[in-house]
Amino acid sequence: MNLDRIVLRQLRMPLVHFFETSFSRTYTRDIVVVEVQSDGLSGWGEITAGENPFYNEEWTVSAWAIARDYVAPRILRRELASALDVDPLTRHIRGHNMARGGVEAAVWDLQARRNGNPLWKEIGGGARREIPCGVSIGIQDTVEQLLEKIETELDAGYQRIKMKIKPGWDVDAVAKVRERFPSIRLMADANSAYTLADAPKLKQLDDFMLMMIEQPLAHDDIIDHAQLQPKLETPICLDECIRSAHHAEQAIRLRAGRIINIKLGRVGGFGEAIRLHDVCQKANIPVWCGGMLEAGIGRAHNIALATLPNFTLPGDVSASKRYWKRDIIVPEVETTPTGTIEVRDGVGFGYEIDRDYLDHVTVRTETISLESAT
Ligand code: OSB
Ligand code: MG
Repeated sequence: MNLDRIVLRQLRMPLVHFFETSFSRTYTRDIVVVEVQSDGLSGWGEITAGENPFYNEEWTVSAWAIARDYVAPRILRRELASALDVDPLTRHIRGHNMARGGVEAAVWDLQARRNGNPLWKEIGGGARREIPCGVSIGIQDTVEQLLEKIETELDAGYQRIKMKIKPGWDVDAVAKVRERFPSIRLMADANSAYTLADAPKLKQLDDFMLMMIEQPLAHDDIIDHAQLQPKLETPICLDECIRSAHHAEQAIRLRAGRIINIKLGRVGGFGEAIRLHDVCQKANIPVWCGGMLEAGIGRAHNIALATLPNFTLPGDVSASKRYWKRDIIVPEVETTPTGTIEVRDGVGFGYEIDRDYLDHVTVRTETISLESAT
C-alpha cells in the first residue's frame, strides 16, 4: 500500500441530548474524519478526541494538527506492507494516540477494501456475529430524568446500564437507580473524579451490586487504583489510564483492576488494541469496547473491534439514533430487540458513507498530498 493523499474533514454534529461526564457537558461534537486514498480506493477513520482536552490531552484542534503535521508526513510516500506499519512509523510522537489511531484505523479500512474483506476479518476478529450492547448515560439534571432514561434504554433491549457519577451525584443516585431496577446489570463510571481519600465513599457503592466501577481515580494513575481495589468488593474497570498493552501488563501485575475498557483511539489504533486485548485474554481479564460519542465511522470500527474473542462484556457501542438525528453512514447502526448489533459482511467497515450528509456537516477540509508532505 502506498498512500497518495490524506483528506481531513472536521464535522460539526449536534447531539440529540447533551452528554455530561464528571469533567464536562457536551452539546455538539466536533469530529475529525480521516480519508486515506491509494490507487483509487479510500479508507475511512474517525479521530475520537473530544472538543476539549478534558478526557485526555487531546482535542479536535490538536488532533487536526497532529494528523496533518506529524502523522500524515510519516506515512505518505511509504510502502506500507500492512496497516500494522502505521503504529511503529508514528510511535515516536509522544501521546496523541487518538490522532494516530484515527489515521491508523483508516489505513486498516483501506487494507480491508483492497483485500475485499470486512474489517472485522482483516483484524482477526469474527468471534461473534452479534455484539452485546450496553449504554452509557450521562449525569442528568435530576434523578427522575435519569430513571426515565434508564427505563427507555431497558425497553429498547440494552443489556447493561452505565451511569456516570461524580462527587455529589454518586451514592444517592446509584441507590435510587438500584431501588427502582433491582436486578439490572448496572455499573458506574467516575472519569477520574475521586482520590484515594474517597475510598470510604466508594466503598459504599459495594451495597448496590455494580458489575464494576470505571476509572474512579486519576486519569494517569495505576498505583492508587491498586491500593483501592482490595478495599472494594466491586471490580474496578480501567479506562483512561490504560493507553497501551504495556500499561495493561503493569495494571494486571499490580492488580489495579479486574476489567479493562478498550478504546481504539485511546490506545492508538487497532494494532495496539489487539495487543492489549491479547494481554488481557492471557491474564483472564475480560474487556469491553468503550465509546467516545462516535459518529458512524468510529462506531463501525468499534463494532469490528468488539468481534475479537475476549470482548465478552456488553460495551458502550449503541445505536446511532441515541446520538444523532441523522448519521453519516447508511444504514445507521441499529440494535436488535435483545440489545445486540448484528455484524455486517460488507467490505471495509461494512456501511456506506452518506456523502451528501457528510458534506452537509463538514465545516473544514484539508488535503495532504505527496507534494505537500515534507
Ligand atoms: O469515559 O467512557 C467514557 C464519553 C466521552 C468521554 C468518555 C467516556 C464517554 C462515554 C460515552 O462513556 C460512551 C458512548 O456512548 O460513546
Ligand atoms: Mg470511561
